[in-house]
Amino acid sequence: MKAIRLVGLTGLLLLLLLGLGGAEAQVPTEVIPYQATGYRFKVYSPGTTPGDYGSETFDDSAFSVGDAAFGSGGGCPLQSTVATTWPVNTELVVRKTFDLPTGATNLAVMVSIDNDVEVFLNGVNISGGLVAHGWCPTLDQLWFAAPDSLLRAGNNLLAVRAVDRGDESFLDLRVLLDAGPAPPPTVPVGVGPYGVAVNPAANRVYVTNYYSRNVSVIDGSTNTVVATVPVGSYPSGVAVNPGTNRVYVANADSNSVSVIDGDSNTVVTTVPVGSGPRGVAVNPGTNRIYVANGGNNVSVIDGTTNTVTATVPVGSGPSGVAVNPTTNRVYACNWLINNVSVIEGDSNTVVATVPVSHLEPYGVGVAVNPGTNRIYVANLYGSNVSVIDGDSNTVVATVPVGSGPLGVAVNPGTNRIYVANGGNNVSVIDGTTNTVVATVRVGSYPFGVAVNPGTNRIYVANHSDGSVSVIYDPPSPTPTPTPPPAVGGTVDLERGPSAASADAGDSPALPYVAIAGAAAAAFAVLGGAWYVRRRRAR
Ligand SMILES: [Ca+2]
Repeated sequence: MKAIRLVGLTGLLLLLLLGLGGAEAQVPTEVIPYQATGYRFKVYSPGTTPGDYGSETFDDSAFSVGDAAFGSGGGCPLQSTVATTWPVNTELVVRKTFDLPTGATNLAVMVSIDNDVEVFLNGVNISGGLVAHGWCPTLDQLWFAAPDSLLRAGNNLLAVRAVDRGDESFLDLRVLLDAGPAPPPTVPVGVGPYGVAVNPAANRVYVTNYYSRNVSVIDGSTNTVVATVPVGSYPSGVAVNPGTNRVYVANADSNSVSVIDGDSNTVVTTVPVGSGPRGVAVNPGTNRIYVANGGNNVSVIDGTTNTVTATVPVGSGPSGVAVNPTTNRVYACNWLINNVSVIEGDSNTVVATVPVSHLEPYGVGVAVNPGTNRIYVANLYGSNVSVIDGDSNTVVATVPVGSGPLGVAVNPGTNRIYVANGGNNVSVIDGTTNTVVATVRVGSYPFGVAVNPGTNRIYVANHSDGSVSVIYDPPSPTPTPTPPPAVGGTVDLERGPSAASADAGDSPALPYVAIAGAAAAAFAVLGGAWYVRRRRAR
């Protein structure tokens, strides 16, 4: 039996390439739609697929002809769209020819898969080998861009190998022209990546893997996992003290916090805390660690002794927690009653309570800009972010973002706020205007977000596809004396090696606009049901 499934909303997204600097808007053209007919296909036993299946000269005359989607077994939502049986625990090759007009550019193959996939276009591998995938397939989940040099007027050949590893199989795809820039590169991590934290001093990124029960350590200079550290059960929130190079992981199902030494990448101790810890935050100045326990309180850990020195009662269902080291104030989000408890760090007492709306239950949805003393809180079902002024403890702005916001992070250097939305994208908020200036496509069901202010890299945990998206968002250049009127900011997507060689130029952000109403409602129902089921499962 598979564990609880997560459902993405990508299929509900309307893609609008708004263009920048007054450029004409460009809408992608669908060359091959989902559930297309007339694929040539063949099922192979594991490991027996011919190595040249992607070649243009490969003989597929003995293949059968069938319609997408291909699949069998399981209960993921897309299974209802299966038209041709593909048995589980086998491999599948599908081949399809299609025509392109003269001058076609920016082709993308967007794949929905359970489990793994490899894509060839005109005999060339455009997926970089077999790409592993877990969990339910979602539409547009994987995106493979083809270099323009590979495209030709008239007949083209798509060849795809799909590998199933049990339980349920699924393959469907679509091909777009004028698809816009590819999403930022991703780093494969464990199953169910959840929280993210960065140690800027060491340029290390820590990602909790909820179902793998470990922490992936990413080297920010190479975007590779350099260590995997086993921790407790259902690791959720994570925080770093850069001064001590200690990493704190809230184990939601173990009622404990794992303390990782960032030098050795080992757990040096495990601290018992309250019930159902989700969010965790560090005040590097005082070396105190704050843990939001679902049992209505916040544990305060002394980082020198690794003991709980205080337990602060807050509201009902604290999930996320954040610290302003400058003011020594701690913000605990009580998701069951939709307000934020403000804790004074010297006395460990609640000095204010700020009403907000629709808080998220996962413990990744609050962040602080110490420089401006503004606190940002994700309102899951409201599809907006509340901006709290730390001086007055009042909400001074509410910023509409994408559907189902979960994770929030701040870059104090640029005063930009990054919000991970269930609609598989990240909203970028300008903290000076409290407006969304860009939207960046990421992986499936993004949860936690973290920023390295030193490198201006943003790390997004894609919960449903086991990866971390890496976004590069440098500071805006100094304005020239006669700038054109700004339409919006830009976010440069960090380019992978293959993409960089194919197109060395910078790519502007591709804004996506969600169909907010239906998507938000669907997300609310599905996300809430998922959480309740998870709670009951434990
Ligand atoms: Ca499978």
